[in-house]
Amino acid sequence: MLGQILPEAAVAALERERGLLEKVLSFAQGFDEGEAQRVRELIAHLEDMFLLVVVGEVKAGKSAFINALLGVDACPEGPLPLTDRVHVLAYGEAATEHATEPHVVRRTLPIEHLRRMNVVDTPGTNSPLKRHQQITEDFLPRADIVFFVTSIDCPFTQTDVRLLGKVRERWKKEIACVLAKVDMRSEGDRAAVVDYLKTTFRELLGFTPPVFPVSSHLARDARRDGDEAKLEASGIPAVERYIVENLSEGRRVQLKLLSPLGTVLDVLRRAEATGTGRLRALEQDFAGWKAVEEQAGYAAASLKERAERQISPVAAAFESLESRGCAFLRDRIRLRHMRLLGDAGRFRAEFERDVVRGVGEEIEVKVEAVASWLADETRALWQRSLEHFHRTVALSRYREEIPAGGSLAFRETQQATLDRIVANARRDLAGWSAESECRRVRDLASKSLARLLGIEAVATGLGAAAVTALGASLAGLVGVAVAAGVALRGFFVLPARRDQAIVRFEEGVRATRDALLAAVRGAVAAEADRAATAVLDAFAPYHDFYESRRRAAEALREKALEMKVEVELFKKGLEP
Ligand SMILES: Nc1nc2c(ncn2[C@@H]2O[C@H](COP(=O)(O)OP(=O)(O)O)[C@@H](O)[C@H]2O)c(=O)[nH]1
Ligand SMILES: [Mg+2]
Repeated sequence: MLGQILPEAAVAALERERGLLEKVLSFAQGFDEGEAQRVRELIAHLEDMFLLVVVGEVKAGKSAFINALLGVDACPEGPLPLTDRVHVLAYGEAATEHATEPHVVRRTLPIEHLRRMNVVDTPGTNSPLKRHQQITEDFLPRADIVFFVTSIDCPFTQTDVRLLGKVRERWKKEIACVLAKVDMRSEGDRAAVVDYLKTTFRELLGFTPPVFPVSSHLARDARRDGDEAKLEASGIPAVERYIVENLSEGRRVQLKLLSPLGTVLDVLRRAEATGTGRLRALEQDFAGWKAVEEQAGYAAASLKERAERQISPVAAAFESLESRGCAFLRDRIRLRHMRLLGDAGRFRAEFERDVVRGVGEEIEVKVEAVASWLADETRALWQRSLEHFHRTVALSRYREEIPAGGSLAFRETQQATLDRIVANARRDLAGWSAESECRRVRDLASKSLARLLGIEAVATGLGAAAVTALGASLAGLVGVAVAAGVALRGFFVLPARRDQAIVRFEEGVRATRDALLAAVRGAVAAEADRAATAVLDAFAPYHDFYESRRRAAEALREKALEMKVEVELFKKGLEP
């Protein structure tokens, strides 16, 4: 345990770090299980020995390098990719080996170096076996320092750049570079490749690590021959000095404590970015939805406006009635129709036959057309709103994104809200019958017509009500006409009587027309308002949904930010 060899201050720092990691863990659990797992692993390995992890391509010379460094053949080396295991080399009185995790083997060896740190050999990256790369990547967050081994005959590949980018950017690890197998090239080539590596690191990854040219084989031979100069030439002692000087106990402890923080900061940054992303998506959707809602709000006004065009044929029915009536009166109130004018019953019958017949039905049909237009329009309004809601708001992305800010129960309630809104709107839409919508408009219009004309509501319909109203003016008309007949003695009176009858008739028709149009307009307005309100009401729960989602996303972001600041502060305290 690290604690046993740590100075007291470091033990206290370690405890503080554990507390911090546990806080981040409980935050991450409410955010994303994958991230939580990363933090859990960091906590589990917090007290592991300092880990020097060796990575690099298959056959780069990693195992040979570790063997040269430790001075024993601890790792099998060879021309083939040998292992899909991570080998953790640790100190032990006796040589032992056992698997600690599915892909991790712990090997103990009685080597002094391993008292200060554990050395880890990884399966090569860029192996034909994808699994090897993954095993290495999964292990890397635990590293306290990463030794990147690259061979002089093939330095630095794409895979290396990607992996090192992650090691540096995401996990913020310390990196040192080993240029292996330098015995395969001349001194001049060696210097050129070292330069090349440094430049490449700076250009592609934005930093320059120390680069150690080594020949593991030369080191092995030198040790065997006891040749100090040769050993020095192998480059291995330079690496040892780097480790001893730069990775002093204090520095090791510091790196050890710093190492989980990079990963933790990465988790928090993602949480923050997720919160921001969710907020943006929510706000975008809500703004889109507000536009639809606004349209639904305007829909009533727009329907009322457009209804005028639909209503005008109703007015036209009265116009032709009026011109027929006037023509009739102009024709009949004449001397040659003396007898007709004297017979009130016949006069009325002829008037009804030639002028009024069919008007009730015509009005009925035209009002029905207005009502059915309105029914189509309101149905379309429902449909549009529902479709838009479904497309922008209730989309599956919320199903995936909903984990933000909470427990499963919370998540499910959120989704259930959206589902319920859609289901209710669908039901309302399905229940929207054009027939009953038309009936409602007709009923409303007849009631208000009856009220306007001061008559009993006529159950048989608007046309009949209008005709009844006309009948009243007709009665007066017949009076005028018959009076004209009676007054025939003075035929010079006739034209005046005729004009009077026409005026009366026109007045009667217009009064009826105006009352009917007002009634129809009133009914259309009431129905348009009703439909628009119903649509707005149906989707009103979305406002609460949006509000609570927005708060959750904001809380996620704020909390992530807050913890980030805390971790960064702690990190600063660790740095020299
Ligand atoms: N010439 C030379 N060959 C080496 C050196 N180090 C390793 N090799 C060879 O390179 C091959 C791969 O080495 P190994 O350590 O197994 O690579 P790993 O897959 O990265 O562990 C083996 O055939 C080694 O003998 C070295 O310093 N010089
Ligand atoms: Mg190997």
